[in-house]
Amino acid sequence: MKIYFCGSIRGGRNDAARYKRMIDALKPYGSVLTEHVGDPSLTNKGGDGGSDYIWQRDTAWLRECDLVIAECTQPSLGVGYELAFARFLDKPVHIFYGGEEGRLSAMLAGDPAFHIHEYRQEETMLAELVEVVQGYA
Ligand code: 6IA
Repeated sequence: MKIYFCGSIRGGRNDAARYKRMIDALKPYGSVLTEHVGDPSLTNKGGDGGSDYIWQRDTAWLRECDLVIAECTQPSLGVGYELAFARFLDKPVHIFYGGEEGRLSAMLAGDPAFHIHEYRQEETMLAELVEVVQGYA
């Protein structure tokens, strides 16, 4: 199974360590195409050089993946773009969100195609994430 994991990069790296723990929980069930999203050395800084390459590679991965998992607590334009792109490719999309209730964009929260998982504790979220991925294994 090919899993596309989405998490904020230029939107801010506050939750990067959590992305890594989510990716580590997913790895036994398939190949996580976007493992770099959880790399703590990847910062939100950097020039625009390479954006065209990143877009080409990431959209190709979105086309070939079997499942999309996103952590959306930290808002990110790139993640929002990826989720809409995946949705119109009819990919299954699961969105995890640990913020205050009602703060997730209505464009995500209101889309019936998305599976939204709101959580309070990381531990319970990771257990739910494993249950989700096992359902596609
Ligand atoms: O708008 P954002 O940067 O927060 O968008 C994050 C999302 O877009 C992630 O889920 C990634 O899949 C994708 N993405 C954005 N930037 C990159 C990137 N390099 N490499 C791979 N995927 C990316 C950016 C490096 C740069 C900050 C120096």
